[in-house]
Amino acid sequence: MTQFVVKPGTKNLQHRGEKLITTHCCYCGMQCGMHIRVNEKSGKVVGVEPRYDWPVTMGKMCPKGVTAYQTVDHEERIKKPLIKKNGQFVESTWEEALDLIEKNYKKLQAEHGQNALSVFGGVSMTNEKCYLVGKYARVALGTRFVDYNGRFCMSSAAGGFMKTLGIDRGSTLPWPELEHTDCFFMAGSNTAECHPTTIQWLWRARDKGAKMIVADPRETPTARIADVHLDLKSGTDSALANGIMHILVSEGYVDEKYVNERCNNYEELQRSVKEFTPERTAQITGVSVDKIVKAAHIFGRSPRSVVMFARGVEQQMKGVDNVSLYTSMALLRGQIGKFASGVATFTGQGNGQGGREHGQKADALPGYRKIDNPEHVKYVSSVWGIKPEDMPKAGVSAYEMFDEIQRGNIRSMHVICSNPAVSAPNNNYIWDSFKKLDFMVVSDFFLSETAEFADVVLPTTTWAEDEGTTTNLEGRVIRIRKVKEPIGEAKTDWEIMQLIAERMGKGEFFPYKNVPEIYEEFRLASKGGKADYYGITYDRIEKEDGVFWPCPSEDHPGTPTMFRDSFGTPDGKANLAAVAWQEPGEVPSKEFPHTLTTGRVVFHYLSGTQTRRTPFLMEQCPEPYAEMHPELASRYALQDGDFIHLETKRGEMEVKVRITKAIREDHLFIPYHWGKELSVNKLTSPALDPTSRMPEFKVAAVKIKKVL
Ligand SMILES: Nc1nc2c(c(=O)[nH]1)N[C@H]1C(S)=C(S)[C@@H](COP(=O)(O)OP(=O)(O)OC[C@H]3O[C@@H](n4cnc5c(=O)[nH]c(N)nc54)[C@H](O)[C@@H]3O)O[C@H]1N2
Ligand SMILES: Nc1nc2c(c(=O)[nH]1)N[C@H]1C(S)=C(S)[C@@H](COP(=O)(O)OP(=O)(O)OC[C@H]3O[C@@H](n4cnc5c(=O)[nH]c(N)nc54)[C@H](O)[C@@H]3O)O[C@H]1N2
Ligand code: SF4
Ligand SMILES: [Mo]
Repeated sequence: MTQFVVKPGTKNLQHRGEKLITTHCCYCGMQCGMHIRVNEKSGKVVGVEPRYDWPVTMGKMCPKGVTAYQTVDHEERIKKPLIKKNGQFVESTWEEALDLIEKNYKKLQAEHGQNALSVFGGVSMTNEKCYLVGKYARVALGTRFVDYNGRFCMSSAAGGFMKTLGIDRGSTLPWPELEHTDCFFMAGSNTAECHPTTIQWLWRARDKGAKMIVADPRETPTARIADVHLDLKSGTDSALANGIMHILVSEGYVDEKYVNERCNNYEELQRSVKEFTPERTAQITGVSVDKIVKAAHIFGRSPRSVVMFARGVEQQMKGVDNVSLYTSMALLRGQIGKFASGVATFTGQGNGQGGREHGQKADALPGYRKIDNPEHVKYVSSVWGIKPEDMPKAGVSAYEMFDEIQRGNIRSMHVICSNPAVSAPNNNYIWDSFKKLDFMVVSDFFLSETAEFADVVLPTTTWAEDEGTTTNLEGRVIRIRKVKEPIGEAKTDWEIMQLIAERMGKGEFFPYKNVPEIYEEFRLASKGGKADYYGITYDRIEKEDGVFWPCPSEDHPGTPTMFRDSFGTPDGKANLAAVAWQEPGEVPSKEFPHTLTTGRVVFHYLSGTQTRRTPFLMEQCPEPYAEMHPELASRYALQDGDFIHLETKRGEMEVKVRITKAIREDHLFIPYHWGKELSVNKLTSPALDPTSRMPEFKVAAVKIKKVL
């Protein structure tokens, strides 16, 4: 039976014959508060109501959120395990599917060693599940090869924050404080389309006089409302940030007291920004001197400012440097650790924050511990009940797992909650790698493009069919509630991992009867780590509208504002970044004369598996297109709606042209929410950031021709 759960204090919400269940949207890191409407008789999800009393989003939702419920009982849901026989999927029983997995996993490990198996996870899952993915890989399968889709998402933000601030929490301040900010410096974030429910806070602040600066090669709906739009070339953020800091330093906008007391490396930074005069910065970035100076003055003169960024600056070969530099801008102004000011990256996926902290990453263990630290291994082993020497070593990053497949080291992959056949860079290589696997398993609730490559597809539950917690983009831990019973024979991801663990003879390490039991183990596993959830209980989340980590004990209030007195580094000081300018991995050449960048539209989510199955969203945006400036279009004699053929060093595709002045003349932009021949990731570059191993989704050199 489903439960009737409405947040206490919420009135007049019950419909005739319907239950309302309070939860959060399954899509982006905003995690908008909502009530799901369920028909009491049929148990089916029939609609949604925004939750007006949710303090972060206050009744606002976007087109994806209001239609998300339509995927829950969707006719294309996978209802039984599928096994590929003679190239065709055939419905099977769980028994048969698990037999096949057990047989293949054991055989491959006997022939090629423990590390022949691998797991590719995702962060659209709850904390409880994300935590279990790491444990499943290392304890149930005993392999070192585990990584996840957050590598393509938050890894550069994580790397940059670790370097500068010592702790990676996406936002140093709670969202409702944004209203009291004087200046937003937003780089590579299309907030209006990708985190739409944040915009209300920006408007409120602007009603009080706040200014907005946006750095983006496109005039997005976010850039359109800015006071200054820094229309930089993709891949030049480090020059831009250095250029802004050059003006802060040379014109006396640095908070010297804060920097002296709380930061390291100020002298190095002063030296490294010296060469970034407005003229040189303009020359590298393509932004006018006037705009650079104006932006620096607005930012430098604002008493309270927030530097915000997202994948535009992070999905670059220098993503970690970019994050460190933009964070340093906030530090120079003495903004981090104070009211209504600070630094924030827009966490992408629903649980992009929590999911990156608890051990899905190749080198990480729960609580943001490190797998190469013997003390950390000892602690987590004790919680898991294994011997520390049985803990596998660090694996490799998401894209590099495909290199391991190509080398014949990884022979099998279990993809849980990701669709890399669409979302990983250099698609042709990814597809070829999947074909090379001896055996492939996918857990999903739809037959994604990745699932089509699998030998076995295991039907999982959606966000509405299980409970747990997620951590939103502020760092606030919140409750996801079970809305209805699973469809068909679908099982939760945790049950699936548990069943496979049993088959691998490791069932005793996965004894859970329900989600709260996993949560109890999880919060203990995080205890004492940088991301400490120990003090956060389901009861507290309920009573307090979520609790911010770190929260080391039940009587600790949680930490809405980070770094009030000290940073997470060993000496408690922030490390300013002194970083020289370096070109992106690929620059336009004679053969590939233009820059291609990629990203999102408001109507679709990531690889599109869910939103392409939602009729309203498909009506609004049925297919990909290439945004192109009229100047560039005229050079190729292109009209709006014509088709172009694009080619990079890695692949080619054809796509419709959308002519718009809202993009730099030398750039093209294609959204990436479609698969197969419509996937822009056939073109994207796998140049990896040296620290975060983030691929350069945002910059590729491309040639184009008109399709006649
Ligand atoms: N509608 C929608 N919302 C989403 C998602 C979705 O798929 N659809 N996905 C969620 C997830 S997982 C994520 S990670 C976030 C992503 O959120 P965002 O990062 O805001 O989204 P993107 O469109 O990838 O990129 C943002 C902007 O970066 C710009 N850009 C490109 N190259 C550069 C550059 O070199 N420098 C700078 N400064 N800017 C550049 C692009 O023009 C684009 O407008 O959104 C989340 N929300
Ligand atoms: N060119 C280009 N490529 C990009 C990006 C870009 O900006 N440009 N951005 C990158 C970014 S930031 C991200 S986050 C990635 C994301 O890319 P993906 O990791 O591919 O993300 P999704 O499309 O959400 O895929 C999730 C899959 O899991 C399923 N799923 C959803 N919830 C659950 C669940 O609870 N359990 C299970 N088992 N399955 C579930 C969905 O049906 C879907 O098939 O794409 C990256 N790729
Ligand atoms: S903003 Fe994000 S969380 Fe909110 S409704 Fe839209 S997709 Fe869902
Ligand atoms: Mo993401």
